[in-house]
Amino acid sequence: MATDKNNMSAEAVQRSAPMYQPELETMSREALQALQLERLQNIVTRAYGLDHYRQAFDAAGVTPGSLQCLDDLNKFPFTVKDDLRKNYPFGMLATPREEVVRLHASSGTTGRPTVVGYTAGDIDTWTNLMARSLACAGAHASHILHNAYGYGLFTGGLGAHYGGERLGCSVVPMSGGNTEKQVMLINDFGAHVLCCTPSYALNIVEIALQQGIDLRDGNLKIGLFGGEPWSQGMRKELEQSMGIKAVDIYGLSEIMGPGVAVGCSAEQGLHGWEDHFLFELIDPQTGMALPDDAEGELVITTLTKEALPIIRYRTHDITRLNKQQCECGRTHVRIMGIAGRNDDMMIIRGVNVYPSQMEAAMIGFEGLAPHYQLIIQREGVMDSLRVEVEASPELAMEDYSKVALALKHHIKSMIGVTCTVELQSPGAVPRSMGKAVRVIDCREN
Ligand code: DLL
Repeated sequence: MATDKNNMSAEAVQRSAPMYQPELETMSREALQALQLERLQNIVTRAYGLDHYRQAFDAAGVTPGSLQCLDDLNKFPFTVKDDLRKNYPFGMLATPREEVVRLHASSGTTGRPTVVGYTAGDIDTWTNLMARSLACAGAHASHILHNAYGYGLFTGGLGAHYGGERLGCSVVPMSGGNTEKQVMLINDFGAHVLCCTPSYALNIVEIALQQGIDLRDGNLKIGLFGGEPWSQGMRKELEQSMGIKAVDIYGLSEIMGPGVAVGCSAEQGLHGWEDHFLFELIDPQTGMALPDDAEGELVITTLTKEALPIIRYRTHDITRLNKQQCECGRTHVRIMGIAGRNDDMMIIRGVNVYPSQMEAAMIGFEGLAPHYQLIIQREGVMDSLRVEVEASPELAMEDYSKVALALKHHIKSMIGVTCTVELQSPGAVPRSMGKAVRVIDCREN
């Protein structure tokens, strides 16, 4: 097993410069708001130079001059994913295409992908924010960072890669898949930080155990997991099975990629980096502003993006906000976990339920393994839900129906939803290589 780099060279120390930046991360709220207003006025003015925003602002009766204070932003129109699709591929770029050094695109299952462009300055900002996020999560220049986020059009791989390098880590650019090899390299290189989706982390643990490797015996200290919703139960499961601290990281390609927000040592929400983004909470039905402690849809405005400034982007992600200073000392707003996407919410016999609530009810339940899928079907005019979840390898076949019934009752009492539960044998539920497919919708539209 490789040993730690204890004695860092002067060059490595230099490379690790943008770690914890108290002058930015603990700014007073007043100073943050003043910075945000200045940057917001600037970005709204630049956005107004684009056909899309000019038309949208004109229709809403606002001009860049309408923005005199931060609250004025709620007079401005929202931007939605479809706006990016309609302007496919380069219609939302605010710089000449020649100044764009990188293009990512969403993997959307239907329709045109959404294209996001970055100038060299944007890549630099993103890299700094990812380095800041990694440091906030506890990563250090002396660490080996095993990066199992997918490389390619998905922003996870390259985002974590450049951030890790800038922090000064030794980055292993593994990407997703080839899980046996992942396990071998994590073990042989002695990785300290694992970056991947939480569902893929689960897959890595399982393959390691099949190879007779207990990851708790290695150097792993931190898991930086995100890209999909995950429950507290999943966090505990991953922390226990890997012997790590699991930290949540949030982001979306339209806004930048990973590194928009990240957890810290206090484990009470994810710090959203307010010097580069402005976060709002709205009622998804009415579009009206909500108080921070209400649950609502997160809306994000980019404050510094050059190639793709985005004004009031509707993320569809459901959360609460907290602007109190965190125990860790940071002042940037905390996003209190993502409950799910409002477009993923299922309505089963009149009960609203997010896949992550179902996960919370199942993980750690006796007799079950943490692998599941949710199948939605239509019965007459009602939608019904079938839970397919794997039995733990220790559970005897004759006990499957007893555990299934117990889980059905547990879900009903915790979430209020009636579902059917089918226990599957170990290995039956497809494993994730990146973002897990949790919900299978069999309804005919
Ligand atoms: O998933 C960027 C990313 C990569 C974030 C790696 C974190 C780590 P998209 O593919 O554009 O970008 O998907 C963005 O994924 O709107 C959320 O619905 C969901 N999502 C991302 N991070 C989290 C998280 C990347 N920590 C969409 N918790 C977002 C819950 C998340 N959902």
